[in-house]
Amino acid sequence: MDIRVINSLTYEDFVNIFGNVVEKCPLISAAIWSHRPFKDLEDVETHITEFIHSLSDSGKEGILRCHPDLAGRDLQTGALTRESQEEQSQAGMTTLDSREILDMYRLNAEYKERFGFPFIICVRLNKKAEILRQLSERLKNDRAAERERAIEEVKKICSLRLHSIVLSDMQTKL
Ligand code: 2AL
Repeated sequence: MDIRVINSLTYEDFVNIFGNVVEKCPLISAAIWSHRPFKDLEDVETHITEFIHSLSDSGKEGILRCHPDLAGRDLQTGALTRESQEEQSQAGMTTLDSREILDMYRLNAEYKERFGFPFIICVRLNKKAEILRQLSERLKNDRAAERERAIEEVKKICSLRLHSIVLSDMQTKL
């Protein structure tokens, strides 16, 4: 899908296609649609980033709270979005041993109790051991620093999802 095709999408199609690049936040793609025409995919990403940065602290935390826990209840019950399911499976979250599951549950609960939002990391860029290490490490941050850190991870997840959509569309046309 090249940028001319993206720029010609109705807002309904744009939100259907790009609505989950930020997990469960279709409002963001609905909002940035009005900035068409985009120069390229990076420009789409820049508008998403600017939208997120324009939010208040509670707005940013709202975005974080739309994310599922890693290896959490939504994964166990099959309730994850397609994108999150693929990412968590690829990162080995579906094949944790019992020790890793216990560590993940305990640390996720401690993290949520401390910050009031779930631990978020771009799992496609991290292996299982690194995810657990960062979860322990980031628990030491203060809330403002951790909010910004988590938003940086949301932006990485968003970037990879955007590129996957465009790439998989091009592959289906080959
Ligand atoms: C996720 C997710 O669903 N995909 C990803 O990369 N990270 N969730 C999370 N809590 O970090």
